[in-house]
Amino acid sequence: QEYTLIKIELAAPTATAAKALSAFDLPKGARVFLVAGTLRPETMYGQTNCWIHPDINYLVVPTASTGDAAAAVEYLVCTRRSARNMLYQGILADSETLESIESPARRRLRGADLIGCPARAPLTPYERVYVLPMMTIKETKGTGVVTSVPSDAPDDFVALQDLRQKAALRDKFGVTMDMLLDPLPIIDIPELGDLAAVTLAKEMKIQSQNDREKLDLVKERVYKLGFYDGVLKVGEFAGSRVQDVKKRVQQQLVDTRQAIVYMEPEKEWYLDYG
Ligand code: ZZB
Repeated sequence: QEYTLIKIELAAPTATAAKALSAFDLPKGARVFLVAGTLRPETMYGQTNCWIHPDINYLVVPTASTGDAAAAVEYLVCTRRSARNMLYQGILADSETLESIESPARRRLRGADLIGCPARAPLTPYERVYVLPMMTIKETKGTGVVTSVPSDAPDDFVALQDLRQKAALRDKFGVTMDMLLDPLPIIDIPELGDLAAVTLAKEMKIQSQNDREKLDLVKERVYKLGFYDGVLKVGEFAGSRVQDVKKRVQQQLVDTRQAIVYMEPEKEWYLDYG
């Protein structure tokens, strides 16, 4: 499975985040990116926030130096499991990454510590997106960081609705209403309109992010229709069909160093081989 990792740069850590990050002894001025695994790079025009799981322990690991002077070492926030995979794929610096992977007790960043941080994501017109909690993130998939495109991802729309409608949930995590940005119409699907996930989630009356059965039904439909019938409405490829430009958007993000290609192993092979 090939994922595109979208680099979402931490703009200004909150006091809590800054304190948690200090455990990693980053060099002064180090740039820190949350890396979100996505199968849909063409939807990055519609990002409204970045999701993390409050209870996952993340690592902050340095990218491999490429020898290119313009490409300084950067630091990526991701799960320990994905750090290990990225290390084997040559994305990360060897020894420092191994040290982080092997001493997780000393070096770890709880997802909850990042909530409320403003960040900068590529292609979206929102200058700032916020790091918000999502309870359905799986530690065993992608990087454990997810970017939110509520117009086209029902899980994202419903998780945002949960935060909008439940003051107790916001208070628990220190989320404020101004961090919840509106979905952006970016892809037109003839049979569903330009906010496909919003339309279907409402039609199916999905009540919460734990309504897995209905969410999976909607997700499958939006994936299929988006890919085969979707037409981009915004950006450089406006007017083009999703299936024709998906790869080109990915390539452009990678070429401009705003994304990284990452392969997800079929199986946790290192569990067998130690
Ligand atoms: C942006 C995006 C825009 C996504 C969209 C989907 C959609 P899947 O669909 O199950 O094969 N994701 C990535 N990592 C995780 C994780 N650790 N836990 C939970 N969700 C995760 O998985 C791929 C998608 O699930 C990814 O693509 C990501 O959300 C999320 F318009 O990124 B996507 C109809 C879906 N539309």
